[in-house]
Amino acid sequence: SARRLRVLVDMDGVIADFEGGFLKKYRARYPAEPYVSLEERRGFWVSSQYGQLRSDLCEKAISIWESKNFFLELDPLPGGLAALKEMSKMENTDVFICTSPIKHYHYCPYEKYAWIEKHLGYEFLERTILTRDKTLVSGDLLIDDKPDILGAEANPAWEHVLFTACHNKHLPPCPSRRRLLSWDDDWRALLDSKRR
Ligand code: BVP
Repeated sequence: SARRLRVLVDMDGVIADFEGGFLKKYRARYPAEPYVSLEERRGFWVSSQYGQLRSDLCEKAISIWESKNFFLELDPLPGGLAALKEMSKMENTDVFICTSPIKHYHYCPYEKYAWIEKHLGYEFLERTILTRDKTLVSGDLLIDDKPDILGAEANPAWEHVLFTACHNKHLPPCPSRRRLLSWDDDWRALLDSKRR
C-alpha cells in the first residue's frame, strides 16, 4: 500500500538514558545523600520518589537535570540509535523524535537538539518535535516509556506502545496496551502490525 506509516519515538528513557545519567550525576554531586537504585525505581517522576525518600531530596534531584550538560551528556540506550536510523530508511515510513523539554529552558531544548545532531546527524533535526503535549501530534505509533500520556486531545491519533524502563517494568500487565521490552524486542513487527 502507498500509505505511509508515521512513527513517533520518545527520547528520554527510550533512546537516551535519562535514569542512568541522573543517578550517576546525583551520586557524584550528593555523595552523602540517600538515593534510589534503578532496581528500586517506581513511578515515572524521579522527583516524586526522591521527595518521598526525604522531602528535601526532591529539589536536589531537580537540580541535576536543570544543570548544564545534563541532557547533552546522556548516553544512548542500547539499540535505539540503530533502530531509528534503520526506521528512517524504511520504505513508506516517517519517523519523528517526539520529546517534552523541561520548563527550565536554559539548557534542555538546546541540548536535546545538540544530542540528536551528535548521535543521529544534522538531518534528523528535520524529524525532531519538541512539545509539552504529545496528544496534539498525529502519528500511527508513539513509542514512549511514560505510562500516562495526556493532553488537550482526548483521543490522540497514535497507539501508545509502552517502552519498558526501570520505573514501569513492575506495572501490572494491561491487555489493551502493547509493550516494547527494549530495542532488542521486535519493533519491526510492531511497525508492520500498523501497516495496511
Ligand atoms: O525532559 C524529560 C525530563 C523531565 O520530563 C521530561 C519527560 O519528557 P518525555 O520523556 O515525556 O518526553 N522529567 C522531569 C521530572 C521532574 C520534574 Br519536577 C522527572 O521526575 N522526570 C523527568 O523525566
